[in-house]
Amino acid sequence: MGVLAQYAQHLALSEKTPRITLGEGGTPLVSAPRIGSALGIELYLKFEGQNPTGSFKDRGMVMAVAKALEDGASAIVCASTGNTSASAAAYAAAAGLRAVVVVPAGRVAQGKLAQALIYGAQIVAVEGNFDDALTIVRRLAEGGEFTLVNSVNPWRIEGQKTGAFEVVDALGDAPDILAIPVGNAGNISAYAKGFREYRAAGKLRTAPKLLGFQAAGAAPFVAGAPVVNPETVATAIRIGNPASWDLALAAVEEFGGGFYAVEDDEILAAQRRVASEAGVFPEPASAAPLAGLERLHREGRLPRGARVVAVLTGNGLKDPDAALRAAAPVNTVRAEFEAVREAIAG
Ligand code: AN7
Repeated sequence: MGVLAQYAQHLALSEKTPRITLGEGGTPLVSAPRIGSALGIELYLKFEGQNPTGSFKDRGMVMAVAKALEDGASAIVCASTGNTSASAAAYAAAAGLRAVVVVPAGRVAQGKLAQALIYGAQIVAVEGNFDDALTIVRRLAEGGEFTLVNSVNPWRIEGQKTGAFEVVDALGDAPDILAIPVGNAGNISAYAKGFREYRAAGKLRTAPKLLGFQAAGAAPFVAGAPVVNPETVATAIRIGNPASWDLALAAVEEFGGGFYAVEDDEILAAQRRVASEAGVFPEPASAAPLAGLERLHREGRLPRGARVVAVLTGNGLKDPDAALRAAAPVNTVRAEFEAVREAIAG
């Protein structure tokens, strides 16, 4: 049905906003009892990898593109670590808009590049990072020819707040804790907006604590200042100067919670664990909250019995290279019964 139709009363739509959709939203909230009991919590995974382009970005992009169409735009532009570009390219394709995306050269997962290309966006790779790319596209948008669809566009956050609505609708209340990866900080701000609005509408009793997880090499919120050369295997959140800095800080102050850093090896271990113990395959960035919950549990800082939702923001299939690097190599044998039986013998 799509989020514009599903949550029409809660979104700033006008009569003229086209109700476009690629079938975004309605993603599963998967119970993960094996990992949950090991961590002493009631754990659910909000699997945003099920969205049409495989990430949560689609919730915000459908809204941003609908508003761009309403305003008579003919072209959109974004900077991206990958997922925003895939989403922008898809919605632009369906709407008949031109899409231009600027990405950090050599640092975007293959699947995301393939998506942006096949949906027909114009892609420019810059010899710099996401923060450099965002600075450039902001300036491009000032020229008036392009509508900027990064999360500095408030319609992106407006659409992405539907993730929080779905969590509350599925549980019948807010969880105690929402664990979410943080890059440019749009999504944690969007969840805060959603919980805030549902609280005002009387749909939840207490708002959740917001725990934002960053990769240790790209953790400006933990450092308290921008990071000049962000570095992490989780390329989606390789961002040093988050655009929604103030919004995200205010959200964590209002709801309680905090920002935490996790190491790359913890992220990759958590990715393997959530795939092999919950049957859900997130991309590395999306495993950061799991890595963070494990760390808090080890440190005795995770409240026992808490109801926790981890937002798995993107699909693991976007970055098969990362998964294959982390896994044991495939064992190739002769095409004979005995050889296969020997190969699988413990
Ligand atoms: C899988 O695509 O910034 O904190 O340009 O792809 O709202 O930025 C992606 C970010 C988490 C962080 N998980 O969300 C981009 C981009 C995944 C992501 C984030 C991203 P924000």
